[in-house]
Amino acid sequence: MSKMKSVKFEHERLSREESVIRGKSFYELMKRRRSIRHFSPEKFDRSLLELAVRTAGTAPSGANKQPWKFIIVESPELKKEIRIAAEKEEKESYEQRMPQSWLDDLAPLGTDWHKEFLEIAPYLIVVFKIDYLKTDSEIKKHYYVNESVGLASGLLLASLQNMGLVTLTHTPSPMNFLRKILNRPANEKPFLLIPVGFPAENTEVPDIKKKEFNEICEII
Ligand code: IYR
Repeated sequence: MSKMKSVKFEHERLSREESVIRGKSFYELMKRRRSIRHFSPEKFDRSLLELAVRTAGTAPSGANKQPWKFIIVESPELKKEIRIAAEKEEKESYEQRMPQSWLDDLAPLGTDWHKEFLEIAPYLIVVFKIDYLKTDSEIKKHYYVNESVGLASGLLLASLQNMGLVTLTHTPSPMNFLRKILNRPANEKPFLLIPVGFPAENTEVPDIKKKEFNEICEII
């Protein structure tokens, strides 16, 4: 295959002061992001979600294959179907599948198999990963799919946070039911289920702390 044509890279060089200001303000913004489990049913302009998905779509990916698909679910009927299917799996998980050590780790977060938020949040974004593409004659495998879709999902959450919306990164397990309910092709695998909206009034969140800088970074 021939080499792709190249274009000039437009780079905006910032002053040190500007970099520090931007870095701090982005950190302050992201520090306020929390996983929210109690949503208000309040709707909002759907074009905000389009902006978030466009932002996610700028993520780097293995060989630029962009192995992701974002399905925005607004239909109350589909949200209900998703809730019922998710709760069925989650009930089984909490009561049968998860080992006690896992349940102990989750206890401080106060989660259980009830997932009302799947119906209450005005939108669900279901992130699918695409492991391969199938043509008539061959299967083309994608590369670093989890890394790529993880990066895109991080940008999605950051963009939503930046627009003043709240999210939950939810992973009902197993979540293949999403492929069926949303009628996705066999090569699309559910990766994350992200309710998006505003928090319910007086929502509380667990008093958890992020690790200190020195715990997550070493300079050598
Ligand atoms: N998927 C379950 C359990 C769960 C697992 C982890 I790891 C969490 O950080 C939170 C929940 C649920 O959504 O309840």
